[in-house]
Amino acid sequence: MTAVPTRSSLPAGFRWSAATSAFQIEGVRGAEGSGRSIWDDYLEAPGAIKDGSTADPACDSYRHPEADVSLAAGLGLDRYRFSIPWARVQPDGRGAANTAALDHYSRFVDLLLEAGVDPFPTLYHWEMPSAVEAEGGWLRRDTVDRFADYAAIVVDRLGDRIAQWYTLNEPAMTTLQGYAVGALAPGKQLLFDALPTVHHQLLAHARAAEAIRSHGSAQVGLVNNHTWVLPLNDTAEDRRAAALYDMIHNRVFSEPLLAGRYPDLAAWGLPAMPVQDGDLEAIRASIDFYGINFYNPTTVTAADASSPIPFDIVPTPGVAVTGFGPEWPIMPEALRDLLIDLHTRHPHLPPVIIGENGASFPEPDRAARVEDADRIGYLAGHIAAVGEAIAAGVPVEEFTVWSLLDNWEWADGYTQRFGLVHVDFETGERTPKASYDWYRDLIASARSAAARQEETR
Ligand code: GBH
Repeated sequence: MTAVPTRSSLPAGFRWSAATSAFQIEGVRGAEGSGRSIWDDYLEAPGAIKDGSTADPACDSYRHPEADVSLAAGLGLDRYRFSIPWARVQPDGRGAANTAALDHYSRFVDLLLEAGVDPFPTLYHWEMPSAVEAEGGWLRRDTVDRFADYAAIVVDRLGDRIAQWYTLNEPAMTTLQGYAVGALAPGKQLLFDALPTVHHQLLAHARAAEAIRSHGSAQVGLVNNHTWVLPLNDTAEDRRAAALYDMIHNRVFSEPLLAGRYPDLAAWGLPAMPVQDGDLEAIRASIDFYGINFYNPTTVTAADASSPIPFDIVPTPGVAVTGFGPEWPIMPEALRDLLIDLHTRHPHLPPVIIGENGASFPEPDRAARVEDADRIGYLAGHIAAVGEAIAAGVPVEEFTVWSLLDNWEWADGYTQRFGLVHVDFETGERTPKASYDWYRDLIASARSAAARQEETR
């Protein structure tokens, strides 16, 4: 059994969570009056999804929500992070709500609360309604209003039971993978012309935050996926390539939220963001907590002069990798370094929530019991890194495992398993892995250590 190295450095009240997202687990796409999303469209393109799968039935969670709730409760989670799909709620991305979907999520929230797990919803985990995408999606400023309207509908129905909301999941992936290189939906390949989607997403988040706050006392944040960028060689060219990658992956998303400004895009020969009066003030005022998803560092080297983008992403030398291979190097200390660096640049950082961390490793499709020591090692290392960052003064309050369940890993289909729980995608059967028991025990012992500390004070 792997030791829990940093338990004692985690403060009393530190929260434990696990996450999923709707499209990756729910199945029954299109049912109960749901509209289509960009993922319904994207997965139909020949060759788009590695194993040709369609995310249906995935974990069949829409029809069996109790199964997931009891697994979340069995871990002793403080909270469960799940997402609500916009096109189920507003099939055309505008106009009247689909009551059947709202009823479903309302019941789901109640199930969690009855099981003693706080619901922590994400309003947008990459599922843009196709109808909104057809009008330009995140390239178009009007989408900001569409999203704020959608947020208001959901908050109106669920807001009496939700303490904190995530608006957007990983806007960087939407910009970079969705609109710049096309590796995720909507599959556009606009390279640097994708940059306006950064501003429209941040502004949509800010307008949704206003809607949420006008409704009650709930708090709001979004979750940025950050990476720790390392130059391959200690040369001026590679350091410059790393700085550019850091800017477009991390800082263009963090600085408007934390400092009310964009990095100097013109210094890189890039066009300015489509900022209008008042936008930056709204974005800066928009978060009560700062969500960070962290998976891996990124090593970067300068590209040849002929390349349309001036950097190449290369394997990180000397570290182990996940089931994705060299694309996903494992370096827990990168999470510590990233948190400390962010806090140094933004000393008035709001409370930080680690919104996702986890890894896939090769595992059988059918299994009675998965002994996933590699996943336990990955998570223990990253929790230790969070403990070190807290000891250095970074205000991290919560850690979330991606994922509660094996699920449909976007363009990788069912080929990558991230769960604490094994899912047989043919039978729907759920079997906790060794990492599930480990995380449950870690949560219990962290809690009793915190309680003992309180008593001796
Ligand atoms: C998250 O995205 C998503 O929120 C979630 O839906 C998903 O299932 C989960 O992670 C696991 O993938 O870009 O060169 O650094 C994570 C985004 C993109 C992070 C790929 C790691 C590795 C290659 N990930 N990235 S690189």
